[in-house]
Amino acid sequence: MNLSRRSLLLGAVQGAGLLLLSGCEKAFNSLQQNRKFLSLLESAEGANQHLQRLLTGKNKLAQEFTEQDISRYFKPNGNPPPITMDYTADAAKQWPAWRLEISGSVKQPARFSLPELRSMPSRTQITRHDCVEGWSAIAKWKGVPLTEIMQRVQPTPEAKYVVFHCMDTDDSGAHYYESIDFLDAHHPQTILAYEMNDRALPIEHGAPLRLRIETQLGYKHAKYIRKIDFVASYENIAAGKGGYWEDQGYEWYAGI
Ligand SMILES: Nc1nc2c(c(=O)[nH]1)N[C@H]1C(S)=C(S)[C@@H](COP(=O)(O)O)O[C@H]1N2
Ligand SMILES: [Mo]
Repeated sequence: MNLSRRSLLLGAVQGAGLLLLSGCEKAFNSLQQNRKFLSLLESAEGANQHLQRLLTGKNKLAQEFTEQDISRYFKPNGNPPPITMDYTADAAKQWPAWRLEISGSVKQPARFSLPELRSMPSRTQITRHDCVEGWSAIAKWKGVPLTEIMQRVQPTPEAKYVVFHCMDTDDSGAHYYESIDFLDAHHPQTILAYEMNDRALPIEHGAPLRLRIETQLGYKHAKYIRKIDFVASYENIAAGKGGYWEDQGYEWYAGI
């Protein structure tokens, strides 16, 4: 019988699962140090994503690039920008009316203006964006780490997911939205970006604020954010699968 890469991998994953279940920390650590095993896991299709994240470490950084690597063209993708009067007028004046609303299971609901977000500690990263359509592009992003927002609003214990509500709609009028869990919310490269390549975030790339979540594929990177909700479950939002594309069958965890 031909022992395929896939069955090898599944065996490895199941074995690792058993190790985890038996709480064998020593074995787990040596497994974590086994780079060959890790690269096998990382390249795997259909591997248990949660286990993959545990084994590779929750704070493992996505690759960062240099200024020379920045793409000369970065394809704007997805819905057209929200072309309402309010959006267009506010954009023309650099967002005096826009607020980032934070609500749901938090101790301190808040509304942040763009200058308020800009005055918080920031992170800058040059990263590669990978779209499921098969293209990639590298850009420099500056924004406020999501953890900075979380420190200020203080999610309550029942909060399990962070939901991003966007201003744009598709042809049928459905609003774009996305959700991530707390593991990714705490990842150091998960930022709310207001600058791209040293300039204010362009309208076609999601102005005034977009998510950069470097552990996952392009469709998780919500653009045109207006509200962030902390929730125990995303079941009751739209079709209940945790995102605009997820509602149409895409994976909720779009790990790279
Ligand atoms: N609000 C909103 N966010 C969105 C989308 C969208 O249509 N609306 N498209 C997603 C997809 S599929 C991709 S690849 C990226 C594209 O980001 P870009 O326009 O900066 O290339 O945004 C993601 N975020
Ligand atoms: Mo995409």
